[in-house]
Amino acid sequence: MKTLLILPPEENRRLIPRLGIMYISSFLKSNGLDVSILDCKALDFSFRDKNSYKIINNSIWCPIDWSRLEREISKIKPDIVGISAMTNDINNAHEVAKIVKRLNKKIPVIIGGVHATCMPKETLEEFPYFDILVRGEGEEIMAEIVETLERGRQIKDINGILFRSNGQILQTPVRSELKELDKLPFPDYDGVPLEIYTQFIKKTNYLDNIDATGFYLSSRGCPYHCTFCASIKVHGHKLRERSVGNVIQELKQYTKKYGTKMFWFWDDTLTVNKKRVLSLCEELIKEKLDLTISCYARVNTIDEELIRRMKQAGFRYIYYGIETGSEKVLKDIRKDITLSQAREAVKLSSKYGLYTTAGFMIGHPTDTKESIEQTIKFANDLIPLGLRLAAFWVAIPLPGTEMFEQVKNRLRTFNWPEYFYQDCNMPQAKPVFAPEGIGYTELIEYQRRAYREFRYEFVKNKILSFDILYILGVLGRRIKRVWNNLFIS
Ligand code: B12
Ligand code: SF4
Repeated sequence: MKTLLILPPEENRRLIPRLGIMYISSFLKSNGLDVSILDCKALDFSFRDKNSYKIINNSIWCPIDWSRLEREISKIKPDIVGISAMTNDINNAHEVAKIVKRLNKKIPVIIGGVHATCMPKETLEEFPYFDILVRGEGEEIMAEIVETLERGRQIKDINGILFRSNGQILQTPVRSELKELDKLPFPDYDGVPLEIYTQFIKKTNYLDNIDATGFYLSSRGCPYHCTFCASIKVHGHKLRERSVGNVIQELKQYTKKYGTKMFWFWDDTLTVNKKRVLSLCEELIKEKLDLTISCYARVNTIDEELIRRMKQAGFRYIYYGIETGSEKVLKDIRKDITLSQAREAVKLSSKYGLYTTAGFMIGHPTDTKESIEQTIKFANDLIPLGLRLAAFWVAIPLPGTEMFEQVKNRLRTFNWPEYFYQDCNMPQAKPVFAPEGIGYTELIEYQRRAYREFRYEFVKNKILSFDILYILGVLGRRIKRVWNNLFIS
C-alpha cells in the first residue's frame, strides 16, 4: 500500500523543512513500507500569477490553488494519507483531507502533529474528514497504523490514537514518548525538495540573516514548564538525548551528501545538559567538521566554560528566549530565569563572539502597559552588553498550553489560522488575545515601537562605539541581498 505524507499548503509560504514528517517518512521506509512526502509548502500550490505574490516580513504570501493540488494527489494515487499540522495550518490540513476524500472516500486520513496532540478530541469533533488522530511522537504509531491497515486488521489495539467508530470518537491509551532516539533512522532528507528550501532561505535571508540550510534535532523534550509552550505537550518533560556518536554520524553524512556546513539545531534548549554539550563540542573539534551552528538556549543553562567551548566547536549564533523585561511576568509565565541571568548570558555569549539574539513576547496575560515598557527598555539595555538582534512576538496562547487554559474565555477567536504571528509589518495584524486594559491595535503599536526603538538604539550604539566591522557587515549583507534577488529566482 502506498502511504502519502502531506504537509498542507499555506498562504504564507515560509519554506522551512518540517523534521517531524521527515522522521516519520524515514521510520516507515526503514520498516519496509512504501511512503512518499508531498510538501505543499515547498512545491508551491499557489496561483502562478506572479502579481499575487507578496513578500511581507520575509515570507511569501499567495492564494492556494486547491484544484492543482487535487490533480497532484490524484496522480500519486495514495492508499493511506497522513497529514501534519501545527495549529495555524490545521484548517488547511482539513482542506487537504476533504480533497483526499473527494478523490476516494475509502482512503484513511490520519492527522498528526502538535495541534492534534494538544486538542485530540476537539480536533476530530471540529474536522470531520480526519479519520484517525495520532497523539505525540508519530514514528512508531504511524508505522503500526499502516501495517495494521495493510493487513486489513482493526486499529483499536494501537495505543496513542483516537478514531471514529459508529459515529463515536474512541481513544486508546496514551503512549509514552520514544525512549531510544539513537534507534531512529535519520530524517528523510531525500524525500523533500531540499534545494527549494535552500533557495528560499538564501533569497529571503530568513532566520535572522542566518543562511543555515541544515536543520537538526539532537534531543527531544524539555524539563521546564513555561506556561506558553506547546512543545512539551508533544515531546514531554523528560530530556531524551541522542548519543554524541549518533549526532556526529548524521552531521557527517549530511555534510558529505548535501555539502551543507551550516546547521540550525532545533532542540528546544540544547544547553540543558552541559556535560553532553561539552562532549559534543569535543567531538566536533576532534572530527574537524568545520561547521557553523545556531541553536536555542536558556539563559540559566550556560556558563563561561560552555560558551567558550561552543564557540571553538563552530557555534556562531545563539537565541535566548527571555520573553519579558519584568521579573513579575517572568514568574507568572514560569520561565524560571531571572533578568540578571539574561544580562549575564548575553554578556558572556557576545564576549566569545557569538551572534547573540533574543526573543521577547508582548501581551502576556499579566502584562500591563508598564511591564511592556519594561520589556522594550530591557531589550535596549542588552544592546551595550552585546545583543545583536531582538524579536518581539505578540504572545499567542496556544491550545494545550497553560496560558491557553488561563485565558480561554477571553480569546478573540478560535479561528486557528490566526494563531500565527501577528506582526506590525502585516496589513491586518490583529492578535488573538490582549491583556486587560490593552487594545489589540495598541499591542501591535507596542510591537512596532519595540522594533523601532531597538533598531535606533542599536545603530546609535554601533556608531558611538565606532564599530567599523558592523558598518561593513551591513553594507555586505545589503549587497548580498540585492545580488540574491537578481540572480536567484
Ligand atoms: C524549529 C521550530 C520552528 C522553525 C521551523 C518550523 C518548521 N518548519 O518546522 C521556525 C522558527 C520557522 C518556526 C516557526 C513557527 N513556529 Co515553531 N517550532 C519549532 C520547534 C522548536 C521544533 C520543530 C521540530 O522540528 N520538532 C521536532 C519534530 C520531530 O517534532 P514534531 O514536528 O512535533 O513532529 C512529531 C509529532 O508532532 C508527530 N507528527 C508530526 N506530524 C505528523 C503527521 C502524522 C501523520 C503523524 C502520524 C504524526 C505527526 O510525529 C513527529 C515525529 O515524532 C518546535 C518545538 C518542538 N520541539 O517541536 C516549535 C513549534 C512547533 N513552533 C510553534 C509555533 C507556534 C510556531 C509559529 C506559529 C510561531 C509564530 N509565532 O509565528 C511559526 C509557524 C511557522 C510555520 N508556519 O511553519 C509551536 C507550535 C504550537 C502549535 N500548537 O501549533 C511549537 C510547538 C513551539 C511552541 N511555542 O510551543 N518554528
Ligand atoms: S524552555 Fe523552551 S521548550 Fe522548555 S518549556 Fe520553556 S519554552 Fe518550552
